[in-house]
Amino acid sequence: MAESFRSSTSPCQTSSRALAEAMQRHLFFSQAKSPSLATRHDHYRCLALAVRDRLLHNWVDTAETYTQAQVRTAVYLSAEYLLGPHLDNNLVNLGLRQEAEQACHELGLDLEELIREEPEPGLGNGGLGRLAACFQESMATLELPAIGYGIRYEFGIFRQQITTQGQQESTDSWLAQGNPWEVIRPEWSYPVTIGNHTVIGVAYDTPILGYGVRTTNTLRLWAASAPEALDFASFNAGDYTKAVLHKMQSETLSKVLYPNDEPEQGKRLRLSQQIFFVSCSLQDMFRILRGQGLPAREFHRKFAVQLNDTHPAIAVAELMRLLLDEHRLDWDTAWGVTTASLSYTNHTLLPEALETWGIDLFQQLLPRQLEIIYEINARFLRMARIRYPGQPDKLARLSLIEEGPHRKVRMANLAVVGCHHTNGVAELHSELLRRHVLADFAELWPDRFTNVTNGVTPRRWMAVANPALANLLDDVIGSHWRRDLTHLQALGKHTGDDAFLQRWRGVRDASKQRLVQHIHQTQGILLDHSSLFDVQVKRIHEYKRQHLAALHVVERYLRLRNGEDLPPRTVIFGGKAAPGYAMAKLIIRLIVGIAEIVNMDPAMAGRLRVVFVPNFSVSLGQLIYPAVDLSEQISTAGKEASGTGNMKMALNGALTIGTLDGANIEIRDQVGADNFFLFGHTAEQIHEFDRMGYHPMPWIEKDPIVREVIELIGSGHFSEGDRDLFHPLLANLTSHDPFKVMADIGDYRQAQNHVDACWQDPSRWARMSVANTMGCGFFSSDRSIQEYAERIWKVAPVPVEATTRSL
Ligand code: Z57
Repeated sequence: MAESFRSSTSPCQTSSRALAEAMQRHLFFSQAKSPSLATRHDHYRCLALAVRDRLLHNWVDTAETYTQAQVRTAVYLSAEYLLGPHLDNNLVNLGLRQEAEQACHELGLDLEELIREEPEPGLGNGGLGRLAACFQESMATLELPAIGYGIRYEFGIFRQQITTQGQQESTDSWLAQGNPWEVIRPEWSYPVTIGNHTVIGVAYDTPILGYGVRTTNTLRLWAASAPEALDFASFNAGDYTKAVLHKMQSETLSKVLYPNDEPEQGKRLRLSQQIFFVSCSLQDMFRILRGQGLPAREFHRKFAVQLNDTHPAIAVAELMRLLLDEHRLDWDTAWGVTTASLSYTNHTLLPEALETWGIDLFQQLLPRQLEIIYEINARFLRMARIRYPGQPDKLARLSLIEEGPHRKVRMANLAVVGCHHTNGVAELHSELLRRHVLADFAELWPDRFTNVTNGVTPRRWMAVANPALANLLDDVIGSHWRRDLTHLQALGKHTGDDAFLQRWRGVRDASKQRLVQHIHQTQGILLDHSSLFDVQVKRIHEYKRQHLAALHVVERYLRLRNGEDLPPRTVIFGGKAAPGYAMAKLIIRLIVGIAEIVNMDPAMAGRLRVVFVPNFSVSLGQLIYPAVDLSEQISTAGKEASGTGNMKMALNGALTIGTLDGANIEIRDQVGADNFFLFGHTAEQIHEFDRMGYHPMPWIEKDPIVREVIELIGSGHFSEGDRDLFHPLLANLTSHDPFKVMADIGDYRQAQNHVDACWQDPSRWARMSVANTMGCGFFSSDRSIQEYAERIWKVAPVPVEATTRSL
């Protein structure tokens, strides 16, 4: 592995001995402890701090390089970063993994145990937040000058517990034991005025390490604080509570991440969070610009700013405000700078997920920005009116304002109008954006619309998560796949090699055993690692159709009870439901109910197991993805923008059972139709259902198996006799079925039968598994970032040279 580093780079010559000594020093000088009192967490912190010491040269050199070279910089604005734990990833990217293992060994410690001590920064909900984290790492690895900006939530995504009652939430205090990876920068703080309050945003920086390069970029997260700790007027008047109230209200801004993955519900605090981090970030960019002696009108030459969904779309109005009011540019110049700086990524086709804000709320919180939005809209509609004379309906659809009794600002429209490019995240998604959701804009400005298919970082999702696979790949195709994932193609020469296939199966089996051990220790359930691991882990949402998979499990249970001989399966679910999303929580209860009955039925022993893994997270993903045989990617076609778990599983050798949705289509193209279990209606057919009027009943009537499944659930079999519990779910499926579960379940069954048949032939399955890893080189986030950099940002790599420093 070490050989894949540019030898001249060797970021830090650190021997295991030096690392061990550094850990001992930190135990004394940072933790103020003697070895006899040190806890495991102390040891984790010592290792983290020793690693941090070793990345600081690169981090400081990177900042110095960017400052001296006056380089064009990519800026990523995202309300979420689902980073996952840093330690293992930083060790791998520094090339220090083995040294750390040795150093721990010398100290009588277990590196893996220390790695597990790190609470993960869960500053995101799901795919969108994790994509932002993969992108940061890829930008650093590609040596791109880049900054990520976001919010330092004190509480990230809630912790999920699973009981017989379903999901229970508790707060995630990821900062409770301190965070060795961040550096506070109190000197870089900015005021943001919201309504008649001003809050201060303080910068906290986290290093983002490139793999095998010196480049170490910065993720800058803003924490809210009050301008004054105490309101002295109140304090002196004896009203102590009131004296601290404003401080508390201000700090509430960055308290907690909103736990909704898709739908937005227009909360005041959420809009405040958005303007808060966007304004701090833009002010920070102007500070950097000034530091380089550049005037405000050159902003767009220095910065290419990517909006991750509409959450930071207020940047269009805020950048205009800063250019007009603070930097005194005229409207046309300011508008030219704004639209040349910003670009926008859309992540959803679900209409209910498109953000809008009530005018009243906007007026209260951001009156000046609203005024600017009105002016942008007036000028935009003036232009559009000339282009579309006598088409008021079209103008009403294009408008930044939704008219009606409750007027609203449409953030997606604002983003498209204020950005030079808008992209979707998979081919189908971008196509549907152009054809449906943003069709009026695509007609007006066809050249603004483009696609950048998502990707995932092979460092975290292969090298860190699956070291056994990484070793095998190194032996067989060399180590270069870490920086250029298309090298996986070279596996093609080995698909006929029995010894290789044997090793492949060994790697997969070891990953499954590792998961079996974890589930045994944490949940007390003993699984059979030789059974087929059928896995669906992702946020719980009706459009992702966990209920389709659950109904199929019930069907298998019935078939097994009827004496049918099916190959042994372990069905694993995981994922969080938004706390206010009742139907998603009911789906969790259904899965838990099914698991309870199936797992205690002696007739199912050795044949079927069902597990809901609680609190799915980045860390658990690293454990689960490598152990997946069958990857469930079964969303209603046209609903999943891309999906990225689908890529992580296929890269680690899973076969996909999936619909023609999101990036599934491109995965199937890359790995070959023979190595993919396809089922279900196409996006076009689903669209026709909606146009013609869809009803699930005809589908149910011609499917006796699904009727039996629904009856069994309705009888209370999985709810201790309670016939009402699952009624809302069953009633929804049999009367409306908005996500077309009933239209697809027959075809799903057929595809699952085909899965069973393929699984019966282990060497065939192994070849199909290799074909999946081999074909997925395209899905590296390095490739996605290269496309953004070349086609949208026009940002080029700037390698970081070492400076000599007497430290
Ligand atoms: C989110 O995780 C995604 C889209 C959203 O609009 C919001 Br809000 C949160 C996801 C999509 O559902 C996935 O299909 C996609 O892969 C991911 O974003 C990254 O693009």
